[in-house]
Amino acid sequence: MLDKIKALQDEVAAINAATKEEAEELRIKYLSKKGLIGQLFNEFKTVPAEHKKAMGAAINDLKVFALEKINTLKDSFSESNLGANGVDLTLPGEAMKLGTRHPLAVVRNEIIEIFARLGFVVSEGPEIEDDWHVFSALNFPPEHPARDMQDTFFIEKDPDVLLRTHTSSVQVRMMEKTQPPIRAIFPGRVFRNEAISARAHCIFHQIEGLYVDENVSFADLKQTLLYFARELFGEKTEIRLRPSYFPFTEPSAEMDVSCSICGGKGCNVCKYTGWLEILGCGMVDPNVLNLSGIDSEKFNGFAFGMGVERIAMLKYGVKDLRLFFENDVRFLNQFKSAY
Ligand code: 2NM
Repeated sequence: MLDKIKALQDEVAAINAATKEEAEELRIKYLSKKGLIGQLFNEFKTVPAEHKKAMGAAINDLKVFALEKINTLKDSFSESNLGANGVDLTLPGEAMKLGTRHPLAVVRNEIIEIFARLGFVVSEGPEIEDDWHVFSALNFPPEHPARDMQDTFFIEKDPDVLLRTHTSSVQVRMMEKTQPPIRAIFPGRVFRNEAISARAHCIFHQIEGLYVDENVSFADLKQTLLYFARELFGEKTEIRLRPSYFPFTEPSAEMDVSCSICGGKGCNVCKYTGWLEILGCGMVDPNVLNLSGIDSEKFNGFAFGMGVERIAMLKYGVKDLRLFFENDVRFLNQFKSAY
């Protein structure tokens, strides 16, 4: 019987398989109950007691040897974990670092949310505009300095194709196709030919707002902006309006909020005035309504506009505007937000 075991051992050492199925056939041939090694266990019953121990160990060794050999053959056919270039595809991947929203997007979304609670919808429009929507429909006189090549990026002249200098152009588009009541805000990127510095950039972001209906008063404007200021800067915030001038509003005003850093006492952020200028506003000039096809005898309204960068700088204490455009992750990662 030992000879038989030795012969089988040599036989198994030499086996090979070309397919998974062949390897399975080999398992049946040697290791199944009726297989060549399985039969040895039957014959084992007849082995004299004094040889049982040695014989049993020899059969068992053969079985383990065959099992390992056949399993190795099978493994070589089973679907491999390794990709074409030997990379183990089951290894866990390197975790992708979650990014953060850009601070300008955070502030923009927050402002949109505040006005949404007052029923303002969001409207967007083209960045490349014509003279009508950026200047003429907004009451800019022909010689207004904003129309100058020095201040505005013109793509073509006569007829003029230019980059919008404010999102008021989108308000014009809305007034041209919608009759009041209108309650909308207009976020977007705007372009002015400015030298880049800590406080100015040739690309920046605006949110303008427009409210047109019957019997809209300056008190409506003031209450809307007070609500906005308190939602954005905190409930203790106070506002003040100073007379100003815009071609498209009359009367016009600049709005200041009480400095949220020092609470109005005076600090270096508010330059010891206790106030921070955050937006421009006014009652829409009747002429602007008429130019867009809204009857100024029946309707009136207010409008306002603010720079998103400026608000973000005040809110986060950012001293240099250029940080918003450099996309340095050491800066961007400091803004974690639900928005
Ligand atoms: C501002 C300030 C004040 C404004 C006015 C209009 C329109 F279209 F109704 F005439 N749009 N935007 C406006 C008014 C914008 O930004 C500083």
